[in-house]
Amino acid sequence: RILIIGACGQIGTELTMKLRERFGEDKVVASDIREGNDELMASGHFETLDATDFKAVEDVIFRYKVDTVYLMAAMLSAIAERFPAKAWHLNMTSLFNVLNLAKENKIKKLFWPSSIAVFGPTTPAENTPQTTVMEPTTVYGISKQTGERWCEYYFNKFGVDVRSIRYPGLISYTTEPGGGTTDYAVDIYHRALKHGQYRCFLKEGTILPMMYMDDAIRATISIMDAEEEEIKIRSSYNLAGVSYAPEDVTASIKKHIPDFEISYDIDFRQEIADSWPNSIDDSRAREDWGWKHKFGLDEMTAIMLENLQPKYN
Ligand code: VAH
Repeated sequence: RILIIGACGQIGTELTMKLRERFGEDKVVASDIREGNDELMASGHFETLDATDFKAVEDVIFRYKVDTVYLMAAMLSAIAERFPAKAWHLNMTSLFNVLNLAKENKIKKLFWPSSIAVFGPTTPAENTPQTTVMEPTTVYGISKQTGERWCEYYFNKFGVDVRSIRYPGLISYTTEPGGGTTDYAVDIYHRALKHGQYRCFLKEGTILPMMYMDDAIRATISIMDAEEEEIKIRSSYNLAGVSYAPEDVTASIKKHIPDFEISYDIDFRQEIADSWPNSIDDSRAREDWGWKHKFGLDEMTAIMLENLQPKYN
């Protein structure tokens, strides 16, 4: 069976539903520290699970005969700056738990999400290369960079088949985003429908790499489907969708809601966003395991507004 740890988060929720569609509900166990939305809870096994509790994770893996784990639980960039020690504990202890279970051959294949947050202000910001200077300045980014080092170490030293992707900011309508810096790019659609205006916490001209959730889920399943020898990078793969700034998504929304207005009210997240790249070179993911993104900004906007509209009728 497959176990998703952090199944109720922004990625976890959609990943769980897609994996259940693909492998059957009985084959996919969802787990999280708290329960998820009705659809997720009604569609298969669920376990309340603290990802930092080794014994509890081991017990779920044993009880459900799990051989594949997706560890999606983490504290994201904005919240992690407020609770550094908690963020480090959650992000690193949960990773060591699953890496050690894989080292003991209790897990056959493991997915662990990294992020463009591993890059910092000294990283080349345009078309950021797969291998480059990485001096992250956020707790979250440091935890992701360290996690990548450990994933590669466990692969090289113990043959652990762990695979990873550096996600950009992810856009989806199924769940509320969970405390990231790119959350503005989701909030803006909700506010456009509800209020016709949005006070953006990042300033005009802040370009960030983004991706529609369906692309991210497809990439996640694709890297896990690949043959072991196709995965030549065991830290984490760059992945790119589309890069844009708040004024670009505003223009895209105005094609549907002409009176929509954005205003700017910068907060601490501006400094985090400024430390991240503008665009990402994902040619290695394209070469090694056939990655290709599909969704552009206007397509995302049309999908988001259409699917969120019923909430605000
Ligand atoms: C965050 N959405 O903002 C996450 C992601 C690249 C951004 O890691 O923290």
